[in-house]
Order: sequence, then C-alpha cells, then structure tokens
Amino acid sequence: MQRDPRNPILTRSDIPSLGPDLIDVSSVFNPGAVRYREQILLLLRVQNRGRETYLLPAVSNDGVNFEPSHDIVRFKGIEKLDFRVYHVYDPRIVRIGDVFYITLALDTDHGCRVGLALTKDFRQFDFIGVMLDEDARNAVLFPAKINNRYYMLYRPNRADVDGGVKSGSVIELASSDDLLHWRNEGKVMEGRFHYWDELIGSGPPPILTQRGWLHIYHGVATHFAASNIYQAGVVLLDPEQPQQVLGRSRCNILEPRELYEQVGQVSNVVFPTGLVPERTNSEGIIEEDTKLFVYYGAADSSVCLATTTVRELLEACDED
Ligand code: BMA
Repeated sequence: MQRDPRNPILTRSDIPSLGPDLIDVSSVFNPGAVRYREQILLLLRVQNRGRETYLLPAVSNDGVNFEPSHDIVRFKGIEKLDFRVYHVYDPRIVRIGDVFYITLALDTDHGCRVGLALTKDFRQFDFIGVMLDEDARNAVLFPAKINNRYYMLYRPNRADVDGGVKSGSVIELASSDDLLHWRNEGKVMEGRFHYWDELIGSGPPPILTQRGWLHIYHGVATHFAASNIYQAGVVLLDPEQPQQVLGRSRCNILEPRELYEQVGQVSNVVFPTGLVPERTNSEGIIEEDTKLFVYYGAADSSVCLATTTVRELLEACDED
C-alpha cells in the first residue's frame, strides 16, 4: 500500500473544541469509512484527556482533507442495556440498501462485546443491540447478503496479552437472518505463531471482487511480549462460502515505518478500519484496476490514508 504523502491526514489539532466532552483532545484514530452522498465520510474515534472515547463524523470531497462535524455521535437506545458501557470504539461501516450499519466494540465490566447500530443520515444513530454473547472485537459485516443471509467476521477474545486486555488469534464467520441472532459458521483463519500475524483481527469490512471477498486484516507480532507490532495484511475469501480462504498475504502489506506510526499513544501501530473503493460496477463488484482508499489509525494517535488497487491486493494474496 502507498502512504499518502500528506499523512497523517487528521490529528488531534483538527478536532474542534466541543465542550464539555471534547476539549483539547488527546488523539483521533481507527475510523470507520464509507461513501456517503458523493463524499467520503469517516467516523472518527476521538479520545479526550479523561481517556473517554467519542465518535465524531467527518466528511471530505477528495478523501484527504476532512471537515469534522460539530455533533458528537450519540447512540439512541444504548442506555437500555442492562450493563455499563465504558467505551464505544473502532466503528466499521457497511451500506446495505439505504441503511448504514455500524459494528462497534463495547468495553464492559465483563470484557468486550460487539454491538450494532444503524443510521440513514449520520445524524441520528440507533443502537440495535449486542450481536454475540461472548468476549469479542473487530466485527465486520459483509456489505451484501450471501445466499439470502447476512454474514459477519469477528474475532473472539480468548488470548491473554501481557499487561493488556484479552485478544485473539482466530477470525470466525457467523451468519444471521436478522442481524441480531448469529449462528457460528466456523473458523476462517488463524494467526501464524512466530511470524508477523500471531494475533489477528478484521480490518475494514470485506469487498466483493471478481475472485471473491477481499479482506484487509491486522496482525500483531508479539515478539515474546517485548512489544506488540500492529501491521496489515490481506486475505481472499470464497464468494459463496466465505469461511474458505483462497489466498493470504505471506508478508504484511503495511507496517509501522514512519515516525507517526512508530511513536504515539501506543507505539508501532497501523490499524486499518476503513476502506472506500473509487467505484463499484453495476453488479456490486469492485474491478481489478479500482483504486482503494484505506484509512487507518497510526500509533493510536492519528488518522492516515494509504492507497492501493484491487489488483495489488489480489497479487499479495497469491504470495503464499
Ligand atoms: C487493539 C484495539 C485497537 C487499538 C490497538 C492498538 O487491541 O484495542 O483499538 O488500536 O489495540 O492499541
């Protein structure tokens, strides 16, 4: 992937002062991304100096210069949950019909849960519910039904990371009729111990290409607990049976190399969460020469952009 020379494209100094919740914020990172009304829209994860998390929309005409909104996202209905939610973060967005679905990580007293919200206009946000009754993160919906069912990828948190919250080394597939009740469809992929992607989790939602679902994920090299290096890789999944891996990058396709990725609130992190193709054909397929805008959090401190094409990602999947 090629970094945009203007990176980081959003830093904490771009976030307007929106008291009392967001004043002189600490960081902005891990954005959801989607095309909305001819523009690119990001849902930014913003942290204040209380280390509280808020989501803030931002829009752009060129995909590089973003104008943050002055309206912090409030999820209607989330207050009805019978447990406390400390943080709502790392949004992933898909459009299905005229509805934008947002999958979310929720920090609770019982670990992390994946939540679902929807919006039609990025002004009103309705919280729909918790998708799984287990500790999990990095849930992404497929942007279209497959054989008349909804599908998602998610990462159960079963691994203890030294000094950290639970993480995981498996991405699983689940399907549903109604987006709320999910049936496990099995394991899709596992981390590769000793190599770049020991722990893994989904990045942005998958996109449909001629050859199958192309999916960017993140991998963590734990380096014997000395440091966690977050990188990005790519996998190709069968178009009809997405638990089948057709190809997977042997090496990472983006790793922390620039100072803004190596140094920050959490050092050595590139964490892709948003992907916007330049165009989609009339059958909903992203063709090989299509340019892709990939948005990622750098060092849990800023938002960056890298570009690539479907062809380049498919070539990376053929490496193994
Ligand atoms: C992961 C998530 C991300 C974060 C990353 C690096 O486990 O919590 O939100 O960007 O760690 O700190």
